[in-house]
Amino acid sequence: MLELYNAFDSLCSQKVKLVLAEKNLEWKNHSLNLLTFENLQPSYIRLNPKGVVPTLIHDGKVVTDSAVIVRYLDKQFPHPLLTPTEPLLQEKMKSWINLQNQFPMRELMYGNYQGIEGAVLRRSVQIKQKLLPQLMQANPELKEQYEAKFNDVRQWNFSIQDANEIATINAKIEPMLAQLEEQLSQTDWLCGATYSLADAVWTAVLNRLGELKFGYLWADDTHPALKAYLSRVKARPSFRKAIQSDKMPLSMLLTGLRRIFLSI
Ligand SMILES: N[C@@H](CCC(=O)N[C@@H](CS)C(=O)NCC(=O)O)C(=O)O
Repeated sequence: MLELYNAFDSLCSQKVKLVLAEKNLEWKNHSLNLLTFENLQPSYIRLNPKGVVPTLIHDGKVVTDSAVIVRYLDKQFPHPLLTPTEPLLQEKMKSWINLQNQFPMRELMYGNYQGIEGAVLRRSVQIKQKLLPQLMQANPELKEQYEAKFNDVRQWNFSIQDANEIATINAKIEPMLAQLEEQLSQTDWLCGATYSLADAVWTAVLNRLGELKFGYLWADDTHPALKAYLSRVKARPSFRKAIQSDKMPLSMLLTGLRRIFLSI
């Protein structure tokens, strides 16, 4: 039995949802509302001490962090296998996933979303910063976890208010895409002739960059292989199942907006 604690429209959750869809696995859904801070509640912090989604539960075993979860799923459910069999290609897969993990997508997203969406997301981080000390006080047994989360959120808040830092992050996108372009002009998939976990992870990230209006970077002919790759990954049934249909229900969104704008 697989259970996934996740959030609608969460990039890290989408990576896992893609892998679950590629493997045609059934799972029990636990959608958390990040706009009402369900991820910061003590019951969830006990499950995932960093207070982030996703968290996978498999036969009672708790697995956290999307990069760890996708590897775990591939080991436990190897049909189809999404890890290359050749050691050199396995290393390549690891480095594509690491390259993605090291990129500060969180700051990029919260710093670049525009309009109401951007305002909601940035205000949610400010509220987290106010909420965490209260949660820490009310739950002294989780002091360590809440303190670590508070320090992380403070830094996060600081970064997304800093236009220079966001501009520096934005400037790193193109060189990263150039690396993908080089690989994809030689092979159909990031690790050669077959689709792998690296492709699932990058599908979610490239789709998000497109939503953030960085799609112009491959819309013209500067990254033709990347553009063709994106069409290929988006044509897979997993994309429809895991990403296109990943929309927060209106009632959940309204509850979240009320929390963000009417209370602090
Ligand atoms: N390294 C973690 C990062 C998880 C993460 O940052 N998740 C975001 C959603 S994509 C989250 O839960 N944000 C809420 C918060 O940090 O309070 C992973 O890949 O699972």
